[in-house]
Order: sequence, then C-alpha cells, then structure tokens
Amino acid sequence: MVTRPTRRSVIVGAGLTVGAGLAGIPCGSAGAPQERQIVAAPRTFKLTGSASVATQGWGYDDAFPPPTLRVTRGEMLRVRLVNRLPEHTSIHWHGIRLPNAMDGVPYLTQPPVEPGAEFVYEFRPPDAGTFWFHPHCNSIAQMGRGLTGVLVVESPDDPPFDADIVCLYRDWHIDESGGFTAFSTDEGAGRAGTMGSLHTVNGASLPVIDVPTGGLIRLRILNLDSARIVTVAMPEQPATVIATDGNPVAPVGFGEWQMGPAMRLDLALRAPEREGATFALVNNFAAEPWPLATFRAAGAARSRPPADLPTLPASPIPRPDLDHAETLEFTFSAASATALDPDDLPPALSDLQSALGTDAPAADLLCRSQRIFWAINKRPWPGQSGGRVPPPLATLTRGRSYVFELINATPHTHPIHLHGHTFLVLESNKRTVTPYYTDTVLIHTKERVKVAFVADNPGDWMLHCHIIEHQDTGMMGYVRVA
Ligand SMILES: [Cu+2]
Repeated sequence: MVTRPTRRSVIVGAGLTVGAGLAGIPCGSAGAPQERQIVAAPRTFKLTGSASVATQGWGYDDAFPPPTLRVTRGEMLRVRLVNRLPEHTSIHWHGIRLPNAMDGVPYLTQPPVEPGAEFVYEFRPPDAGTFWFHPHCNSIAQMGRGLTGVLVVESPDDPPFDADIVCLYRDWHIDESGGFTAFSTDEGAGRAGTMGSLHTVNGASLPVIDVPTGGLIRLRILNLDSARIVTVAMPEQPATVIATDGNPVAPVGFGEWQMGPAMRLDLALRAPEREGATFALVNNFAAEPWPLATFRAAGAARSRPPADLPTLPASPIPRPDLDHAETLEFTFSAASATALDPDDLPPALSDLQSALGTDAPAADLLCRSQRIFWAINKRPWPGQSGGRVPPPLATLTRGRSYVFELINATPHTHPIHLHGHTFLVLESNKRTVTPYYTDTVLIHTKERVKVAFVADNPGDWMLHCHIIEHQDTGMMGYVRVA
C-alpha cells in the first residue's frame, strides 16, 4: 500500500499554511495537466520572529518559504510564471532532466520574462526526489531577496512515511530592522562568498518543528543559500541517508553531511517515542556546533510496529559507457589576476573578447562586465554580459558518454552544477568516492573530480558554480549537446 505524505505533514514541514501563490488552479478537461501559477512579486516577509520587523523582499508567495510544489514523477507539470517584479526574471528547475526550452536560463534557453509578462513552463519530471527552483538572472539580488522554492517530485513507488518534512536552509543579508544589507561585496565575490547574517530554516531563526511521536519521518534538507557551505548533523538522533541531491542511494548511516549551495539530503528517521522529546539539526561548521532547528515529538505515539527503514527506488538515469567515454577537462580558476588592471588591458581585453565573442571597445566591455573574478578553462562569462552569449565550452555528441574532469585551481570550495543531466561522480584525487549520482558536486581546493554522464539531452546546458557570486563574476559557461 502506498501512503502519500499528508497535507498536514507538508504544512508542518513548511511551517505555513498553503497560500494562494502556488495553489493549483484547476483548468481544462480530464487528462489535461493542472496549471499552477507562480507570481514573482515584491512581498513583505517576517523572517526574524518579531512582529515589528518586516523585510521588503521578493518572493513566490506572501510567506517565505513558498508552499512546497509537489508533482508526481512522469506527470506533466505546467507552471505559469507571472512576473510582477520591476525587472526581468525566469525560473530554473534545479536538478530536473527536462527539455532545454524549459530550463529557464535567459538568453540561452528562453527570452527573459519581462516585467508584466508571463511564461509557461511545462515538463514531465522523470525522476522522483527533492529538487528546487530559482531565477537564473540577476541571481545575486533575486535569490538574495527571497526568490527560492522547493520542488518535490513524488513517485507512486515511494515507501510510506508518517511525515514528509522539508527543511530549507538559507541565510538572509538583513540588519536588525529587517532591511537588506549588501548581497555581494568584491571581497566576498572574489573569495568564498558574501555571507548573510540571519540563518534560517523554513524562513525562521531556530524554528521548532513538530514531528509525529514515534513516527517514521522523511526529512528533506536543502541548502538553498547562495554562498554558505554547511555540514549538517543531528548529534542526538540516529538517521539514515536515503537520497543525496535528489537521487536515491543505498541507505547508509547518517553522521554528518557537507552541503554546498543547491545540494540536498534526504534522511529517514524514527522520531522519539516520548511526546515532547526533542533533537537538534546543527551545522558542524566550527568547533562549537551551530544550531539550525529543533524537532519535537508531538501528538500521541504511533501504535504501528516499527518497520525497517525504507529504501527508495532508483531513478532511471542512463548509465554512462565508461569504456567508450570521451574525457574533457574543465578547470575552475581565478580570472586573469590582472583582468581589471588598466595597465594590462590588452591581454585582459582579449580574454574578454574571446569570452564574449565581441570586438567592442575596451571601455564598453569593462563597463558591461564590471566584476570578473573567476573563469572556466580561462574563459570568464560574467552575468553582466546581458544578452551576449559566448560560444560553448564544449560541444558534445548527443547519445555519447562523457567523463568531465573538474579541476579546482582556486583556494576555495565550489559546488559545480550541470543543467539538464544527472551525472555519476566517479573518483577524486583527494577522497574516496563510492560512485553516486548528482547534479551538483562540491570540489575542494586542488581537487580533481571525475564525473560521467550520457549526453542524451539536446540543447545548451549551463555548467557553473552555485556560489552565486562566483557564477555571476565569471565561473559560468555552458556545454552544447547536439
Ligand atoms: Cu564557486
């Protein structure tokens, strides 16, 4: 028997009632996909717990986080994005293997959705798991102001749980009055990122999240911060890892898990049998673990007998043919150290020109590309290049298997994300890898990681760092599958 997560459990997990923003709007006859509407608009958020402090953010719903968007694997998801922001936007569906035209990257896969305009995204998610969505333009500010949401793809084959709880971690760049501070500084963008000061789970600082006493819980933890890498742990509570980055794994005991921005972790656990008992989710970042949220057993204890922790069915990811795969290297580095030094303008300019594919005057280029700190294979593609799309980093043959060797030549850690494909992490020169599927892999300094996938999805697919300031200041490119 299959038990779906209950609406109540969803509400418990998200910490809010389901509002109008993402509510399904039934339309059409039987068999037609239900259209949902997402309105990106200025919203007033209460993030700090104080009724007197309000943050004038941008959101997909009046509350943060927006209600989790749930869809069944293989069913058509149809979402109408309505842009009521003062600037253009888009929605990228992180981790979903979807048609290129639905990938939500302005200029590369679709025109930007202008203020007052709409765009309908329509695709069938092929894999069940924990995913998310966000804009892919002016991302530092748009995500910084609150445009992030969770997408859960359910499967009829999912094992039953008593509760399915989403924990969306992110920081906010706000001051004590609720106003925004700088989302990005040159010092942050040129190093590990500009960190926010308010740490939240589901939009609240140190929330208490109720779980059914003695119940079998699926905990979906997402690091949707734009910069911070967290190491999540639950020191008092045994749990089992059942999926990472939306992809089921053979169950393994949970100790701690390092998560870069955009990464996800699904845990199965048995809640405490005693009503009122609590356990904590922490960030093991420093010597002193840093609390993120508290879970509290609530309600009468479940009477059903304990079952073994479930295993999730594998996703239908094509397995790469390693014997016949072509290997391509991608080196993530600082942009030319003197890229913005006027004395070195000629070489820097030629870098820019080859990256942006233009012969525009230097002043024009430097004006358009105000901040360039990072590059992939020596080619920076900063977010400020507007509609000028450079040539692809590589062109792949559709249907062929590839090994990407991802090389970190910087002193920082980078979560590297490929759109449109789920790849198999094979090996690293710095750690032992049990091969696993993901869409985002964390690469430490001086690390070389080999990943493999079948290039079976035609189109232009972004390859970039998910520390958004790194992406926006050059660590961004794309591969073409043709
Ligand atoms: Cu990075």
